[in-house]
Amino acid sequence: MQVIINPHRETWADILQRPAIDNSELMEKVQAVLEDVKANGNRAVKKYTIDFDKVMLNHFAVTTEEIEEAADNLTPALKEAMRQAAANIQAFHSRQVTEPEMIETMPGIHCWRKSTGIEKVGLYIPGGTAPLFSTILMLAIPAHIAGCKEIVLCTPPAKDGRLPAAILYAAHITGVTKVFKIGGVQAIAAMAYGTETVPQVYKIFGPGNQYVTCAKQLVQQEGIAIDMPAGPSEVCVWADDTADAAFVAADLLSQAEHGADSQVLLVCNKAAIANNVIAAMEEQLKILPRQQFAVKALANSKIIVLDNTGDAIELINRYAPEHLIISCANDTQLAENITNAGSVFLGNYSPESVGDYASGTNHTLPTNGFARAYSGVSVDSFVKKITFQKLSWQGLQHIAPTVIAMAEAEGLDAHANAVKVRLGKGEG
Ligand code: HSO
Ligand code: ZN
Repeated sequence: MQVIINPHRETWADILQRPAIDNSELMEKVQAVLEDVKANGNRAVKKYTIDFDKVMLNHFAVTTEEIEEAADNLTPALKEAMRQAAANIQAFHSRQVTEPEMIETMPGIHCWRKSTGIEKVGLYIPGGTAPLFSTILMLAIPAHIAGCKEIVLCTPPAKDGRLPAAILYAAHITGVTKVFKIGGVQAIAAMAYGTETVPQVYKIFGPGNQYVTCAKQLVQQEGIAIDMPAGPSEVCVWADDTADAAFVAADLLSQAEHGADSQVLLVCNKAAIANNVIAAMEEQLKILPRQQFAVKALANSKIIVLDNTGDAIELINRYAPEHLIISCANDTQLAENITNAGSVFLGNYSPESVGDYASGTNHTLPTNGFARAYSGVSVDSFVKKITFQKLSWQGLQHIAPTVIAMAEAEGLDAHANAVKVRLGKGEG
């Protein structure tokens, strides 16, 4: 990891730059698959599953027997862990539900807003080097709380045509309504357009590789909502003397092991902290099974030493990390100054992995600087808010002069007339 000491402000932009992701080359290929699935449904899905996943499936839908079998194939300890995590996520997210509140803006004018679950949502879980079943909990639980009626899950099959038991069990305990063994762009297409067996959904969630991300962006142009453009996962650890170098090293490595493109950043106030963390990382890396990914991720990660706290705050807010761990003496006070981050972990005993799995907060968070303007996934992501109003005769009379004056000033006489015609009739 490169160590940069008290860099000049003019160099910050360069230091904090994420690797650029250029989708333009994939676009044509992805578009072709989308169009094929749109036109040919399951037949096209079958073809791409043979091409990309190397397995021939006649049926993509997971059966009840497969789900029951999955539960039998997991250890009681893992099932218990998943249930505990699910309970915490359920507890945290159910507090996000808002009740409609009616207000009377003028006498006789009642307005209110109600959250309504998006009827049909699609969740995508990638396969790859480690299928992350925890993401199912993070997406399906808020979807269920929001009241989504159809929760469809697509994930790629292994070469034997099966899905990992933990994926099936997670889907089962979180109320996913249909699971399909479909991966990649063909999965996004199937959910965006619907096929003979896959229901069409209105919003698609979940991480994926560049092809999947590109497919989500393309279907978004056709009116299918998506959660947010996902980039490689990232963590920033902010440490002072009170941080334990071994803890910091473990946190940085836990993010780095996600993939070669993961981003980790350490901000600290002394060069000695940087050296201790590097030494601890070298030690821990030796026994990490996913060492190869972590080493690559660390090669393009940085340690920035800033002896001024104000500068550190400014730099972190500029970077807008997906995860921020504050391992500093006055963590709570420092956290008050954080304006841009997806999720913040305070103190020495709050590793990111706790939030990744089980504390209750969501792990689907804005990457790539999107934390400047986006929030992570929550119940809000699965609802839309409809406004309502009802005016009494008295209410209409109160607001009539305002509406008529504005409508006439905009030259929209029919608008003014919609009020006048009612007033002219009197109270009926
Ligand atoms: N750190 C990942 C989430 C995750 N970690 C899933 C383990 N499993 C992105 O926030
Ligand atoms: Zn993680």
